Amino acid sequence: RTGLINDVVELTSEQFKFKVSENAKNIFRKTIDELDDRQKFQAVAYAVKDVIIDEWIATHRVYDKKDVKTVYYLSMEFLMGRALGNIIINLSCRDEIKKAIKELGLDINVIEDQEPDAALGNGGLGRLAACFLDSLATLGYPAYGCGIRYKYGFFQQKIEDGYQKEVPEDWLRYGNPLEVRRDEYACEVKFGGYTRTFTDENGRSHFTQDGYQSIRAIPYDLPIVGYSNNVVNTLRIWDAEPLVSFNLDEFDKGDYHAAVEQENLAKTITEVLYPNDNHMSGKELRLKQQYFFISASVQTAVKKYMDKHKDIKKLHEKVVFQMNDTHPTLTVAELMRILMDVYMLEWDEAWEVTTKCVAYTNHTIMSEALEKWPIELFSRLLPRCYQIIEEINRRFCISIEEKYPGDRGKVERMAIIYDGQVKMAHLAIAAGFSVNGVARLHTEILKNQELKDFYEMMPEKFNNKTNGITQRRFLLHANPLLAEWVTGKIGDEWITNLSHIKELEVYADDRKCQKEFMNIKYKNKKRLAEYIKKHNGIDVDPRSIFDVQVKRLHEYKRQLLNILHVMYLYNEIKEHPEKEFYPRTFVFGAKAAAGYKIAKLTIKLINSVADVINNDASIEGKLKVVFIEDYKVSNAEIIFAAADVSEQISTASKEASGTGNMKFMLNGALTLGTMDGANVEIVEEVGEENAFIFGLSSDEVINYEQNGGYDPMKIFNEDMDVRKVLMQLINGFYAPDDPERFRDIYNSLLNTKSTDVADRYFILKDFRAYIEAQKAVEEAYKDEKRWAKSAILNVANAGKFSSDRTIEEYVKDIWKLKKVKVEV
Ligand code: 26V
Repeated sequence: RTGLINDVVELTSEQFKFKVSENAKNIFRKTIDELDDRQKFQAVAYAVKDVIIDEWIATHRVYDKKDVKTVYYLSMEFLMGRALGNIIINLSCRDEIKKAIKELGLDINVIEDQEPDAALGNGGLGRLAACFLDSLATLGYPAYGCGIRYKYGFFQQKIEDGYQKEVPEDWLRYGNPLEVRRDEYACEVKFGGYTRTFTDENGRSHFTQDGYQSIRAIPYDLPIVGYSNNVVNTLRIWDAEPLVSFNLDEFDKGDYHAAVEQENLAKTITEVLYPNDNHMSGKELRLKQQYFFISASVQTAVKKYMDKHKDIKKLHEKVVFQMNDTHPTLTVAELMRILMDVYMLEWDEAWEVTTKCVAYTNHTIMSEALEKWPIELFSRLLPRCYQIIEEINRRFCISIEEKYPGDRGKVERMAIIYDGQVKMAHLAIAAGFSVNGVARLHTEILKNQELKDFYEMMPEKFNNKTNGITQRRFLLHANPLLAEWVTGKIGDEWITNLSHIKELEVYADDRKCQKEFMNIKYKNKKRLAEYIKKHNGIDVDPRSIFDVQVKRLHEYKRQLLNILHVMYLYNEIKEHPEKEFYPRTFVFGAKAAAGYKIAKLTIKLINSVADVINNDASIEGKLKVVFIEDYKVSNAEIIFAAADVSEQISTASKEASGTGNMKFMLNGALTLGTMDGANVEIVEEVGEENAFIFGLSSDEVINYEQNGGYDPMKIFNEDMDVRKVLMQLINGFYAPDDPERFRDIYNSLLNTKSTDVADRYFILKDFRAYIEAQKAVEEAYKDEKRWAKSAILNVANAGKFSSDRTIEEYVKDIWKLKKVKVEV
């Protein structure tokens, strides 16, 4: 480094230290050494915000000046996790800040640990949105994330007596140092009432909404810092407030009730994230949340455009809305409403603009998750939007009839409003100019099965965008040891262009590199073992195989298959204590939706099996089972880094993509999985010999589902290992105090009387194949050279799964954005 650069470094870090100590004084009336850990976090976080503010302003000044096209990524969920550590590694002055923190006598890890996760999402869909924002900023694309500022994020999970207990997650209790409230962008959102028609002086008729309830939407902006490029984008999340703090008008009229109602609506609307994932429940409040953030976001985007442009008909040249699943589909109706009722466009003009501005991503084929709203509820809450959707539907049905004359079935299957329900996916497809799936297999299933009719009618709309993850968070931040090792071998270009990681391939056979790699893995396993000791009080051996399944708990993801196999292994060890067995630690982490009974019972089963196995001294620690409480983004970072085996065992055809699979791969875990979602592409990249693939194919699953022919009882009767494990569910082996406890799980697998289909997710059908695949895992692990080679090859072939690649594809095929450079 030159003297000049050294001086700048010195100056920046001196300034930073000064800022932190000023914050300590101003916010807490203390000196730095008097602060507790949480206060230290806040003092540092405010100082970091101060550092990024100039770049944040500069970025938006450039966007403004260049008059760039912008993508609005509309999502009910952004599962951001912690911000501070990630912002620091992305900043160009990261070294200066780290130096300053050290010189202040602070421990950066302790400070990072004080930040609550921003858990404004359930799982895959919300975390994908967060990765996309990171990539958009790093690649220098103009983008806003638009969402909801839930007061309570995804619940905190406590395990009591083996059962999940949900505890509210009060993430804003101490405020959020990184957010900026933007009162000047507040806007009004209207609910209820009725539509009124009036005729203007030119004899044209118009619609307005009357007798409605109003809410004030207040935006809070969070900075999204690009990697070393001075770009700071914005995640804008909306909070609700009553329009006037107490509606005096109504109060004066003596309508106390209406005034209170308005106040209550504002309080409840952004109160809490719905903790359901893959299950639609049709709750009125959920629809209110959707319209609330969509109306505010679309109004703001249109206003921003009109501030600079005259012709609303060219909106699509500067604005594109990406709808993250069907949750934001009201965008279609709201944009039509604004164009017609505010900007006075004719229907055809408004439709042309709207259909050039909106695009839709599908994230699931699980029919339970498809959003349908009863028309009574919809039209009562959103009368004008409903009216618009009725007209869209009328015209869409006519176009179906024109294309397929006489085919009533088509109209019945494809209509937007049918059977008393508004089908949001149909609306999104009819209006969107792009419809994409999230992995190749998923998109093919959409085209050939679930959305076949739509694909036949409008094939040009359909495209695939295989998901990705950000290597900045999931390698650089989560696994500093491995990140440093990779950089030492191939340089640091992988941080912004993950395809470079392929250059690691030449080290896969190198014995010295293999040893270095395994040593790093060992250290990360020790870090996780310490976390487990601290949080669960369980001792696990970092030399054992760490076999990990972390994801939402859902039947289709088949945590049950995993734990049944653990029960099988335990039986084997007990029956054949003399047999050689490589020690294994099975790690689970999963939250169940609060009302999902069988999912919650599965958590209890995992914990019950863990209790028995972990306390059986006779098996000499060959097996350990750990359920990690409160799985979330921050502890996920520790878990991925420590995994040897990545469990991706969903029933083929059910997991749209998966993204955890990619995080494990990038950290050098080997996939044990079915040919489902993005697993297919992972295996394609890394080679089948470096993964463990088993089970039914998606075609086989779909075939059984459509034509029958699968009988789990037959397997139960013929396979004595399966039988023994299943009997242990109902003979009190894992529930001596209540032998009936796991009856419902047993029934879900075998009993056609208690469920409509026995073993809907083909657990018993795949059980043998899974046992065999697990044996292959053990054999492979015993051969350290072979394992290390495979693990390195997994890292080296993870390049495709960067969300940077995914975003470039969205930009090229759908959004058509231009890259921007920001100098400061
Ligand atoms: C659906 C619903 C249905 C209504 C109630 C609330 C609610 C909340 C979230 C969802 C989203 C379910 C879809 C989802 O999360 N899909 C996941 O998306 C990931 C990113 O594309 C993908 O990797 C996972 O395979 C897919 O399950």
